[in-house]
Amino acid sequence: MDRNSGIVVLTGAGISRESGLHTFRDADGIWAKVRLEDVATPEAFARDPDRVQAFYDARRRGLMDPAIQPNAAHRALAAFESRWPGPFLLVTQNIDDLHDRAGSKSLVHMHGELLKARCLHCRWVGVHRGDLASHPPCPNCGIPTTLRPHVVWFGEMPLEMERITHALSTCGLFISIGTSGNVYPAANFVAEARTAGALTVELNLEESAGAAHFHDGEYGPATTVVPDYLD
Ligand code: BJW
Repeated sequence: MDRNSGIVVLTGAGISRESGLHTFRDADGIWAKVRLEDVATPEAFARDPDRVQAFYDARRRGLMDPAIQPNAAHRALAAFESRWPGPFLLVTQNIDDLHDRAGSKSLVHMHGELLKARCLHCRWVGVHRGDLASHPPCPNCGIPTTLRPHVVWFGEMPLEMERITHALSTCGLFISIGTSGNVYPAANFVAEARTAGALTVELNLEESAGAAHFHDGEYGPATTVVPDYLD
């Protein structure tokens, strides 16, 4: 591949599975235990904010468990980025911080970050590791009960879409890792990359819903297929 052309990598929950975090749509996934309509929409938050806050508080505490660490796939991506001479963008749908902790630099959290909160009153966004169900005041404006998790729910606009769209329109290689391809606009990135003339590759435990849209695929656990593909 031409070393001046860009690489875009999209990751999903599957890359963090072997770190101990659950995916969404697998048999033991998050949506098998809780209805997304009850916790991952603005309507759910308006209806029952305490329930939504408690759902994210539990996941935030889980992420801060010292047992949850970046795995070989996160590390392989960070190492690849540091040696690739051309443009590189890692777009993750994950709200965990495992790519950050592995050392990825050119990174977009398109569905937000679990360890950040934002204030519905003054629009402050920042790191917040404590529970939100306890109605803490906003660190910026001081008003209580206005903080929500800095995540993107269904019906909300994913973050940094212009940066992502630009990278996709100029890339020569697009790699999708550990995502089922069920959620838009991420599910459409492979089509956008193909329009730009990129080679498209899926690395996943099994063929995803959109597998036929990729030129190539390698299947198996992320901690095996990602280092194998990138090294
Ligand atoms: C392994 C593995 C291992 C397991 N190794 N692999 C009709 C048509 C088209 C679109 C829509 C529609 N109706 C509504 C929409 C839009 C909607 C949408 O897509 N709905 C679908 C359900 C149809 N999308 C939105 O609303 C989005 N916003 C939007 O579209 O704005 C308008 C817009 C317009 C134009 C341009 C841009 C925007 C927002 C979506 C927000 C999604 N939010 C969530 C929650 C985030 C916070 C949280 O974490 O709680 O994001 S939902 C959830 O799904 C989460 C994930 O990021 C996302 C994707 O899940 P992911 O990562 O793919 O996980 P899984 O579980 O599905 O798959 C895991 C995969 O890993 C599997 O394939 C396994 O096999 C594999 N695996 N172990 C490797 N060890």
